[in-house]
Amino acid sequence: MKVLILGIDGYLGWPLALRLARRGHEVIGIDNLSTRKFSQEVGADSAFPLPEPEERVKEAKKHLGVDITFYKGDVTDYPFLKEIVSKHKPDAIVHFAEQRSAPYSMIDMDHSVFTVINNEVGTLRVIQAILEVDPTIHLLKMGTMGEYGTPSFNIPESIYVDAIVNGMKDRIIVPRKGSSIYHITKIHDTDFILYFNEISKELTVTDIMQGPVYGTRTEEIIEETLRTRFDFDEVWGTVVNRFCVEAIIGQPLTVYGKGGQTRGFLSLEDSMQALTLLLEHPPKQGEYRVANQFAEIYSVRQIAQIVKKAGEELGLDVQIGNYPNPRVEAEEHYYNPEIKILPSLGFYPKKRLPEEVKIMIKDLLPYKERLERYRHVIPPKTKWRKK
Ligand code: USQ
Repeated sequence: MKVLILGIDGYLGWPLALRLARRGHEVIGIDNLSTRKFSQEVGADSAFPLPEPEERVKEAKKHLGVDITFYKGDVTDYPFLKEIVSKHKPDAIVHFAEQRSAPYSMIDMDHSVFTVINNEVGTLRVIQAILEVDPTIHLLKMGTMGEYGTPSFNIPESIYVDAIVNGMKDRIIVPRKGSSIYHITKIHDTDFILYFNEISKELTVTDIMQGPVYGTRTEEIIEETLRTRFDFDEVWGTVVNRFCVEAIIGQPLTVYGKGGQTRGFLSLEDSMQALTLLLEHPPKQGEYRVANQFAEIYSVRQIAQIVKKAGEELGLDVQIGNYPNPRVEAEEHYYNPEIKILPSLGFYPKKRLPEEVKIMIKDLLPYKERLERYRHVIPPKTKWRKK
């Protein structure tokens, strides 16, 4: 297959490029390097130093013997995007090229507006490029489990559900409720994709609803220079990755509010496994497919306990802190999402969080001094409610 990865420089984009290339697929990638820039904007950096994209491509060739083509550019720049899609005529486009942080979208109204324009225009342009250049291209779109919110019903893995409203039955889109402007842009992406799938009768899509990903490794990350970025600050870091860094630098683990916030997590390695399966088993031409993507369900409180235990087994003194929740979200709730598509394609989680966090802490320990320097960007500052 020939695969175009939009957002190839990111946490998932880079390891996916390595995985696909190692499996013999031709990989082309685009990135505007905005996550590097936005991480600096909030005074943070990746835990692992990142080579420049051109260096990364060379390192991939050197250690894995693979060729990856990289273009610097922005997917909201339509002439640029169309030119790359026309030139390479990929079989699939993986769309990761969005602003992916909920806190970043909530810094202030300017950041909310940026997130909306960047993410929603980007998705519309990707749809446009596929429909204009070659409608048979499979679009693998990164959405989020957060599109569903935390409802008191079992979250189905489908786009439609039969519902009774005011005593009458109809087929409706599975109710969605974002808990940040970022999450709302993902809901709008789903609406756009579904709509163009319906009116064009051509767009072939896998809309992935993925939970938070954690981890430092994949099978291809065999050298320091092949590492993917790893964020741990309050804006770009996600909960498991943050807790591992906090355990190392002696910062009490930043549990927000009651800590009953529950999500479907998966390791970086299992995310790669899932994405590869979905790419190698595309839906039928013209089909819209939704796939829930996670491996294990945990609450924030449980994760804190797991990281504390792992850290203590490695000789660290780990305290669990308690912080007023900077977000507006349910802190204790029901959570039971369905997952059928990935297991039907042969997906089985290879990694479990308790073992993986120990590996993560070991991988991060040599960078302790570097992590210490960013201590000040760890405590939560970005508040959803401004007053
Ligand atoms: N949380 C803490 N302490 C922290 C960080 C987070 O208690 O130090 C809590 C949050 O309040 C939230 C939960 O942990 O309830 C998850 O937060 P997160 O920062 O790990 O993840 P989130 O903001 O939801 O976003 C991440 C990715 C996003 C992806 C999403 C999947 O940044 O791109 O879409 O996970 S999901 O959570 O299923 O929506």
